[in-house]
Amino acid sequence: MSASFDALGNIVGRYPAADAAAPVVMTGSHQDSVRNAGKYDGLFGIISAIACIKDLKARGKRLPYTLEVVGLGDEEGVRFGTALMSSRAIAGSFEPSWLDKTDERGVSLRSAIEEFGGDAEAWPALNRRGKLAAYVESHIEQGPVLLNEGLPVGVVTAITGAARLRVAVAGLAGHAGTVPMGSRRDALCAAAEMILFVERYCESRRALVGTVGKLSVLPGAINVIPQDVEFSVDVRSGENALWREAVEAFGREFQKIAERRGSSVIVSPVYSADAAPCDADLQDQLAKAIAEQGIAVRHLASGAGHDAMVFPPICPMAMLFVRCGNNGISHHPDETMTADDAEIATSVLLHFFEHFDAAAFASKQGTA
Ligand code: HGY
Ligand code: MN
Ligand code: MN
Repeated sequence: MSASFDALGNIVGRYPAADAAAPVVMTGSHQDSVRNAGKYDGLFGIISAIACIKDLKARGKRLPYTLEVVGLGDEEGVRFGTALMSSRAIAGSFEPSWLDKTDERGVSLRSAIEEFGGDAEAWPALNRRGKLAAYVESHIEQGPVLLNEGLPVGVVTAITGAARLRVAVAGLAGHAGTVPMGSRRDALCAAAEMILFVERYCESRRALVGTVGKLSVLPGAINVIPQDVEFSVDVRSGENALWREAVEAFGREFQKIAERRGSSVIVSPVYSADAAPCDADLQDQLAKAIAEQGIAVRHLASGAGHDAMVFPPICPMAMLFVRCGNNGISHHPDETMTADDAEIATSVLLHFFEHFDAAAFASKQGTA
């Protein structure tokens, strides 16, 4: 492949078709991970695609379309509070205001990209609207469904929608020993009530999940009543209305809790993405590739977000899931996959790529 960095620092490999005017299919996944993550989230989708191209190359086989493998940056949004940054630039939904977001050391996304050797202002150049026939991503399932059913791979039907919030609670600092309990305005106790409300709200509703993964308490001192607290909320559902209603409900309930406790609260939206359907035709072709390996075909929805979810506005997308071992644990060092399953998934992906008629698919979609 020819490989290069694009303006935002993504790595792009191209396995060109003989005909330069042939359609382009994109595959790959994200290079970044959450803190203390596993080894497969994201990276598997890049390495399995490279393995497919290595095999094609070894057989001297060219595809009737150009296959691009991308190693995408900043899918998780850990450092700058963005998310899906690079895939959104490719799919034309990049927010230029993200370039001014800073990390914990005050480094802006713009300067981090420049420091890396990229050209942050050139982000519009990544937009591939009208230029991609399809985006197909392979990814570890990050859940227990395939493991529980004894299946190595599965076809993703849709990717969950999600919203992330930053919640700031302000109380009144005071002496931990002298302020009477009845007149305290303890920001941490108010936040604790809000956090448990998120759990109760999501537990009592089907098809909705919610988490608070980050909490900071200031001043965090043994002899001071907490003045300020900030925490994150991550809420998701395959049905957009459900996570939208949850965000509204959190805002209302947090205000009530703050008022009752003489504190104040500010809820700021950090990120949201609609649930994304996987293309039915591409799902069928992945299913056929699985059946060709003599494996039962299982369709399943994704509770995790993925780069693929931002592509539907510019091209059809689909995902192949690979069994996740260790009870499906992910976003954790114990995330695991067997070499056999990696091999099966890569063979399915290779079968898909070799049998995909990108030109016919593109003309059916009405894209060039
Ligand atoms: O958060 C997610 O669902 C994905 O791992 N970024
Ligand atoms: Mn992840
Ligand atoms: Mn991922």
